[in-house]
Amino acid sequence: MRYLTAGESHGKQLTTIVEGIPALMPLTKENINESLLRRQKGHGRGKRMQIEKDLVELAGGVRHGYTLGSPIAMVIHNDDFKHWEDIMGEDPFPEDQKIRRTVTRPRPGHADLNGAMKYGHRDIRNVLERSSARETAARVAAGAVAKTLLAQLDIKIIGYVREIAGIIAEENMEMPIQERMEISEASPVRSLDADAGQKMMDAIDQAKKEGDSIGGVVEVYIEGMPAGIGSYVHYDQKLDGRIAGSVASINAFKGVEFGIGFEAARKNGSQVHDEIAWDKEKGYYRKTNRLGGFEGGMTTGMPIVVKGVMKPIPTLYKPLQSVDIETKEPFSASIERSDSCAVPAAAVVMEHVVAFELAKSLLEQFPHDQFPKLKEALDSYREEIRSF
Ligand code: EPS
Repeated sequence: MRYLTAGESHGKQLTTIVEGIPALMPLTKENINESLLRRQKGHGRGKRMQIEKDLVELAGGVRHGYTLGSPIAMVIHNDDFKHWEDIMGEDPFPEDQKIRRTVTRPRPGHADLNGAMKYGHRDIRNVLERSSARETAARVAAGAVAKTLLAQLDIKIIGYVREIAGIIAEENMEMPIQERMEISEASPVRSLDADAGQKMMDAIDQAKKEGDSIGGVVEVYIEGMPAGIGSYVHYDQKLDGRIAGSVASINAFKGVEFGIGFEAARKNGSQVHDEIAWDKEKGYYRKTNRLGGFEGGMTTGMPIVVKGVMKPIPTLYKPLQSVDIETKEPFSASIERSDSCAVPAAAVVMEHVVAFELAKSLLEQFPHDQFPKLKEALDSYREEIRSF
């Protein structure tokens, strides 16, 4: 199972192709649109999200509400393209005319300078259009297909915000996943803690007023993954490793933690590892879940708890020093439009990129071309490990 995305931020459309989803799996555009809509929300989003109404067009791989086993092609149109047709059009540009909005001033913290040097672009727009976090809409579409598969295998997944600008949401380890889903969905910052949520919103408003941006920590929580998914045998099949890689690949993400994460460095082994217990009903389980659902590159059957760190968006109204690539003169970078905080949206993005890795590992372990057979195989594996 793999996916590819294409498309520029102010181009015509974003395109996603997902390959490897078995045939005969119920899938509708509503499954995907629900995820796209969630990604668009959140206190701190800028004006662009008022222009866009992200809706998917299923352009291949689905017929009459079921997957065909062929690649699933998805299109999200950029409504903003109508303002950018002359700038972003695919046809050769008339030589006697000047292209509007060329960019020669790389923004600190962005892909701008490194990307321009790599591809030899003198117009940095050729870099920023693709490195823009607009692309995460296409990744969410791929993850929404994966999430639909997981849901039908009784695996639930939710992403929410743990921290914004140093304001930390209180943690209730015992909170059931359904509650996590409902509370975060109702919060404009996707916080499970209402008091912290209000403070986060205040911090976002303050940052916006000051022309600054702020980052945070998001958490993805998963229930229903059986034990033993992933690998201790091959480094590239370790599921925690794959999740870490995919999370670090989200725009502006700088770090990943499982369970107590970096805190493990400061504790003794006896305070880190989770004791094993057995119960007639549920079989093996861990008395605690400090390792966040992973041991040896494989799931333990406990909830998976993974955090991702997002840096503040580097597009600032508050200027930072940089150098113009044409004149080599220093300048103060300033911009016209940005989100002051996209951490709530990033929680949705991370939920979806993690969902993709889970579905991919399941399909590698239980390779079936037909979805009902995958379901059957997983059910029988679940039974097998319960009585192990
Ligand atoms: C982004 C800049 C803003 C964001 C955009 C990511 O867009 P614009 O340059 O059009 O104002 O709104 O995010 C999205 C469009 C999105 O769908 O999330 C950037 O520079 O990364």
